[in-house]
Amino acid sequence: MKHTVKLPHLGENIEAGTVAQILVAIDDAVNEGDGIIELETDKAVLEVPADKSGVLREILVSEGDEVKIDQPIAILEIGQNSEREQKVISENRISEKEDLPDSASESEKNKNQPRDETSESASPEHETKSAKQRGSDTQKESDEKEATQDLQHEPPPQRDYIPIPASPSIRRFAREIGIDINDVRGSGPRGRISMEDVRTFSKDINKRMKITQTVSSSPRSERLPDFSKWGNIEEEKMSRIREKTAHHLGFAWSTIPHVTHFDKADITELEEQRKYFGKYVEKAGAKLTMTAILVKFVQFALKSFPQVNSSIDMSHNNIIHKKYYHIGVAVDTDRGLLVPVIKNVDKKNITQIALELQDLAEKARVKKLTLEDMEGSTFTISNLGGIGGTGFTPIVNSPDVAILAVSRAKVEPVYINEKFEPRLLLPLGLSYDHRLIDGADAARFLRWICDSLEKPLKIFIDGQ
Ligand code: CAO
Repeated sequence: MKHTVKLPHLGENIEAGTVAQILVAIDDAVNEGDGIIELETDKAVLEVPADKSGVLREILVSEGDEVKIDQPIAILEIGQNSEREQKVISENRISEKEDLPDSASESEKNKNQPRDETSESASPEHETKSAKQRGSDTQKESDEKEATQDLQHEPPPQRDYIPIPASPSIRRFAREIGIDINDVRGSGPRGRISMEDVRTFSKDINKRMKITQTVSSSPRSERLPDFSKWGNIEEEKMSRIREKTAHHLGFAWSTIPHVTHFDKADITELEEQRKYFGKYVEKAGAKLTMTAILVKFVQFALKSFPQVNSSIDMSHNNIIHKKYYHIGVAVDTDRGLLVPVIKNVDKKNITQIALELQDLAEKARVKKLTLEDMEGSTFTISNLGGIGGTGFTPIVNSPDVAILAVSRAKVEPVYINEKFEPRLLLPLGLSYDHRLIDGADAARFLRWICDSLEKPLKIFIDGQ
């Protein structure tokens, strides 16, 4: 019976390779796992082994050819073993058994331990360590004993563990394509690992990789080390807020090409007015804060720069322009970050905004926010100025396309009319989705806000 040997999946992101050398000749008897060709990929040079035992009847590739995954490379005659094939196969079987001490000594360490993919024993380093530890005469003797017993298909006495047997060439192939042989489930008798098992395992990994890359938006999480090796630890279940925040920010960070632009607004006069008008707002029951003032200024800026008040729909290549102005404000609570939304800011004055912000921030801190309170933002403001810092780069609150970072206002010397004057400067940053907002537009948008904070009449001069 004819069997076609195809180029197997060779591990993560390898799609093809170049034939560096043909390792067999027509009519050679080959055993499963024997190298047929040597293939050069962009990661390594590796031997591509036969996935079945048989006699080589045809080689379908030449040195220098580019071969793709699943492309036929040779034809074997299998099933009716010639005398010569029988001989080579039985010779190979013996050499495979000679290799068993390798797996046996590995397994010896795992004695009484279930096979655990996360255990150290599954690591390639462990395989190397095991190899290094081989060599003691006593070990050799007992290994040879086990190999002979295995040859006779009799389970060795007093063994209550599962060995992981595989021929040297299969082990080498797995190693070359970056697969830990300990992770492969053997389908043969007593869990023997065949070429097919390694191929299937590699194929599955590739499939999983592709699914992760296309479907999942969050980066693959790496396997964590056992931190308790270095000191005491305590594990805590994430709160729902932390979980949501982690997913949401992970999604936004990995899908939006972020850029942050910085500027400073001279708010010396504005601060005087904030104090002056603060008394009026206080009578209404609220505190006139910098955040409340910024919410209104940002809304005017959004009217003048409509692309910043939009969302991007890449699945339909659409830009969604919103004709409403709902501004989210990041609130720091002891349960984590929450972003309630002040709706229809264009229809509210600063006193109303200050009252609403105070109410929403309080609701956030006493767990009274509803889902509706947190939905529908078109833009977000994050003010860390009450805490400190000179600047930061917040993550865009997807599906918004920009977020304003507000840092701590500080008196700084500013060169005006040929002399330095002490002025109160407010550091601002705008993180934006560069797919939709160009750097120049971001700079104009932020400057527009700064100019308006410095000279509020601007809003009535060129605002809308
Ligand atoms: N520069 C200097 N001082 C500032 C300031 C700034 N940018 N912003 C606030 N302050 C001052 C206020 O004037 C106030 O001082 P006084 O008590 O002397 O009047 C003090 O800091 C506290 O302000 P506040 O918190 O009462 O009011 P606010 O409107 O400025 O802030 C809120 C409200 C909800 C934004 C804020 O409480 C908060 O939670 N900030 C954290 C936001 C956050 O966590 N962002 C990170 C998210 S990740 O991007």
